[in-house]
Amino acid sequence: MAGKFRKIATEEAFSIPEVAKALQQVARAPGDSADLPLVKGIYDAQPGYGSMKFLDGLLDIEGRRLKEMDELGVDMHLLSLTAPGVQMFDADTACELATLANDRLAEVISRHPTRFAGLATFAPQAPKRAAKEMERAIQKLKLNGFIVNSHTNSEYFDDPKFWPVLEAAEALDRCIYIHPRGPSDGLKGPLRDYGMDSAMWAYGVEVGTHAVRMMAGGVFDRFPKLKICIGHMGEAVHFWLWRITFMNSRSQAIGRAPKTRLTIDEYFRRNFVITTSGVEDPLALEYSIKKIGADNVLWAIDYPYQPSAPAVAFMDAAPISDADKAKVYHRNAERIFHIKPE
Ligand code: 1WB
Ligand code: MN
Repeated sequence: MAGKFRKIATEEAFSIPEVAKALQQVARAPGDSADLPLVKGIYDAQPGYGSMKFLDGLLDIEGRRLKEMDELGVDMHLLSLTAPGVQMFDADTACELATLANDRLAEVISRHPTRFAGLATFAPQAPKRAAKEMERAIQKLKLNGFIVNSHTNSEYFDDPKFWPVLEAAEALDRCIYIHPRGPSDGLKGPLRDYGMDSAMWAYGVEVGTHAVRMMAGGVFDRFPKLKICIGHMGEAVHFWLWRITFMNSRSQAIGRAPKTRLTIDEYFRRNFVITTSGVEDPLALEYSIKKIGADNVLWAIDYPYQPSAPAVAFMDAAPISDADKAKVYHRNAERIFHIKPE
């Protein structure tokens, strides 16, 4: 099985039956969240939403998934509780299910320590309790970092109410992976048609907005060592980096944005890494490496939402040096997510 490069896939989704059941209840309750079409499709197979056949892949970790990893020479999945995580539940339910999901994740990893690593989930609805669970997840469960699915009740991490979470991640020296979910209430309007509400377009808009809010809001002056990972080839934020930086400095000059110590360009390079999840475009990869450096780009599949074989073929064939490929395939993941090098 040993390939030329160790392959660590860094945005690989799973779920547990208890969370799936709670999401089925969400699917059956009235609501107007932009996540509902997907939640209905995946967890309740409600007519009109198409039956999205992802649930088996999410729940099965040690069977079909491991077999497929073997077949394709994928050494490791860095697992994360799939979107929307626990962020659609009330605070008590969310805290309880986050703890349960983290315990299960740690158990799976303990059975296959060379094949799985994991990002801990937490409930931003209850920031102080979340910070406690984050500590437990790293210190006791030895998980590798954190996953959050963008906004929580349409609020973003530049809001000081979430600072306990950011403080915990920085103090624990663990990266927070901001994965998409359906766009917030203020953002969702025109994104709801034509299937644009999820991975096709809205996911990137949602997480890109979150990342820019954090940088322009001055979050990284308060938490200079905080590391954030964003998937889907950086949700295109680094493609716009020059313009975002230019226009933010203008906004600062006329008093429409807070003065910050660094520029947006500097924050992005210092505080962010990106993954390739779901984007198998050699030109986008080449741009990313040239723009932010091969040390800041990590490989990911986006299992089970994206087929694994093409994601492997894409990276195997990528027109980059072997040294860079080793970084993208595994070295950066080892460094950012504290995974033991082989
Ligand atoms: C899809 C993609 C659905 C992702 C997801 O549900 C997530 C999809 C949480 O393609 O339908 C993803 O992570 O890219
Ligand atoms: Mn994903």
